Amino acid sequence: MKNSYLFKVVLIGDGGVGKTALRRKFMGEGFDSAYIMTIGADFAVMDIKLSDEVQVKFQIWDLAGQPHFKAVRESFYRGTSGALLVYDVMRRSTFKNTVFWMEELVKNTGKVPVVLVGNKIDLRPKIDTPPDPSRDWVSNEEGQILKRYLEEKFDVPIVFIETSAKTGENVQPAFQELAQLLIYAIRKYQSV
Ligand code: G3D
Ligand code: MG
Repeated sequence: MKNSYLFKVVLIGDGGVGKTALRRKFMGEGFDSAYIMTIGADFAVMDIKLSDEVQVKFQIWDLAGQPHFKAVRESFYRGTSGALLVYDVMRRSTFKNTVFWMEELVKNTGKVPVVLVGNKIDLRPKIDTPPDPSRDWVSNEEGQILKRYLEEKFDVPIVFIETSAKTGENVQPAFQELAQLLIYAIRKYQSV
């Protein structure tokens, strides 16, 4: 193995969107995880092999509750290299709140790469013709528009992907995209 990297990444987004389910699906059964009581976060480590040359070790932090103490949130974010920002495609409020999560992330970590994840696509209706503005669910197009909006507003690289933690669809790719973004950020930095 030529290159091996260690990154701390955080899972953020409203309660109930599927952060823990995504992490569990990604890691399978046999993983090391620990609960850090003082900040109410789960902490787990996972290796990703991007190629024969590149191995990435993720320290994944997942806020168990949503504690609102500033000090707690600061320790949760400290040293973070990137984030998976998750919303629930069946709940528009969680989609709208992504902007607040981005604000908190950028305030605490500076500009780090983000994978924007629309989760629970197994529950979404397949047909949307014509689009109904009163519906609560969020389409793939709307997710792509949000991605471009957040990218411009916060000036950070964002990849958008839709997943189902239930069926496992796109769960591995979501974490792999983040690994790619982080490697890319490092290489760009090293080359200047
Ligand atoms: P959180 O960690 O973001 O708070 P959880 O969210 O991972 O605890 O998930 C909240 C609920 O949504 C859980 O249901 C979980 O099983 C469900 N869920 C998560 N991801 C998906 C998905 O992709 N599809 C479907 N259908 N359900 C999902 P319960 O009933 O256990 O509370
Ligand atoms: Mg959780």
